[in-house]
Amino acid sequence: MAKVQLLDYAAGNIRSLVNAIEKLGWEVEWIESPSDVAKAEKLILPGVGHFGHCLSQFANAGYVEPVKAYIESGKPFMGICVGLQALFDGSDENTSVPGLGVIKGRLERFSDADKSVPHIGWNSANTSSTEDSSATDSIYGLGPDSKYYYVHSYAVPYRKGELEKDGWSVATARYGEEEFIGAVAKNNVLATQFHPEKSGAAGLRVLKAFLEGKSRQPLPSSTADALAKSGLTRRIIACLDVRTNDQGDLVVTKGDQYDVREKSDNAVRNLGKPVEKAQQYYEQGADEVTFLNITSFRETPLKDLPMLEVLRQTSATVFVPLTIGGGIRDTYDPATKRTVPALEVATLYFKSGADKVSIGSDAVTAAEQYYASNKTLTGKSAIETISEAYGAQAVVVSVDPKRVYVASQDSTTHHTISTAFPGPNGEQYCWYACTIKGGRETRDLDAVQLVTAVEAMGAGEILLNCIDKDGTNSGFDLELVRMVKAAVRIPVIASSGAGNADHFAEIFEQTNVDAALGAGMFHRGEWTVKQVKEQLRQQGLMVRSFEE
Ligand code: 1PR
Repeated sequence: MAKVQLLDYAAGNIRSLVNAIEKLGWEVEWIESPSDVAKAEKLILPGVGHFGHCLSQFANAGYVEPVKAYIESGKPFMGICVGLQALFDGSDENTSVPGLGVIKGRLERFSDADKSVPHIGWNSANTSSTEDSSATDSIYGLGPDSKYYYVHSYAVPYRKGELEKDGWSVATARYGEEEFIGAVAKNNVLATQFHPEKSGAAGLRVLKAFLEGKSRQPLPSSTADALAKSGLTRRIIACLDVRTNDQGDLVVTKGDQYDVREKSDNAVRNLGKPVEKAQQYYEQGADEVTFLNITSFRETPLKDLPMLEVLRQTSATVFVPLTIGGGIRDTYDPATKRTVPALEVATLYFKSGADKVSIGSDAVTAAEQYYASNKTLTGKSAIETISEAYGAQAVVVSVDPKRVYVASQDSTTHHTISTAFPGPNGEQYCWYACTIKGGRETRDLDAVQLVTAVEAMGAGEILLNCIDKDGTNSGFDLELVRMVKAAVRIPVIASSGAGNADHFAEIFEQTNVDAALGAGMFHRGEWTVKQVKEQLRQQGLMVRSFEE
């Protein structure tokens, strides 16, 4: 089997990359010390998370000169995400750590004045503004209509002609008003800001072209979708609530306002097998898949091996981002009689193929402590430790809020909204109380307090559920989404209540939400992800098409 060398310098969760390479029929060999670098024949430099963290690890381990010499030797080299960033002169993310200086330019933070940061989702990498439009081939088969998965806060702004005059071929993407570098290539070097290993068939094609040394490839056939040409697409996420049923089988379930037991016989509602369902949604074009282990508060997650196995199996064939939630917190392990830090729990999941972890109950507790200590950051919470080690983009906070109606805004200190859907006694206002343990316990903390606290702690994204709406098929809670979107700069995923494609259109058209999630309507087979996307496309909303 042909081999490719991957540089292991503790640069985060790279299990997905290994899976993708193996899927393409290549074997991964690890470069474990600087002296191995010169022996490599085909080298990939991965990297996720923080530029300063990655580059200082890289430099401290003594890789700078060997990797520069390797690149100069002319042997094939690929950088991915921070692996692309490393090739530039430096990044505003950490000005004290230099890049390798192989390519001129610096990374700058996206402006969050008009959009969420990090930039998360499926965007273009096209050469239309950089190359001759009559070209019949493209760098490593990048398709002008294809979409690739990005997750980053810093990017190299594109300035026409600047890199081209040094001989680089450039593919760009656009986020809001900012055009930035999505991929660059010259001679033996290819670097992508996006993650090819998480970009479905389109990404695997690029990775394959690199592995096979095909730096120019015929342009993939056009989907003739003019709207898909540039910019971030509307992100549709399929969510699987997973738990063990009374027979001991791990099943996909779905509650009504978080109650997952059937009214008729009290059995746990069984809607299928987690790995099969995830595969099905991937093939329908889901942009991400989220697994929530909804009974993790009962057991120690270290014993929860079935979820790790679900991730291992899913990540071997599903090449879009995978999020796992449930039980990400400091955990007492009776087997070893020690408390296992949340970071270690998260690491188990990342090693099994998760790209992000989602934290629910523990985020509420951490936020309560944050306010009790006058907004002091301890650096010790699960959010902070995981964000520090794996980057903000790997930490999602799942919020499980419930409406609390009040007659007037003065009757509470919580963040209230005036609602178009009055309470049972005609109350015109409400606030959203955070809950823990899957909605079983309500806390005196509101959704705005929670999301602002976790943003300060380093969370990268909010998964915004709504207990009142969950399983109702009545549409998302637009009022809640608007309130939370106004409070934070990080991306927000709307969840709970989706029952048809119109609900997705509504949330995207009537709020500036970053992504939308559906569960029950997909599990019950009422709608496929593909059908939802087709309808959104017909309504003029840009979505990613599934590529074979
Ligand atoms: O608290 O860190 O251990 O995490 C537990 C996680 O499990 C949290 O993310 C919490 O939201 C989730 N969870 C716990 N209990 C339940 C339950 O349903 N009994 N599920 C639960 C939450 C909500 C959504 C659902 C949407 C869309 N599920 O994720 O998928 O509401 O549903 P719909 O489209 O059918 O309306 P921790």
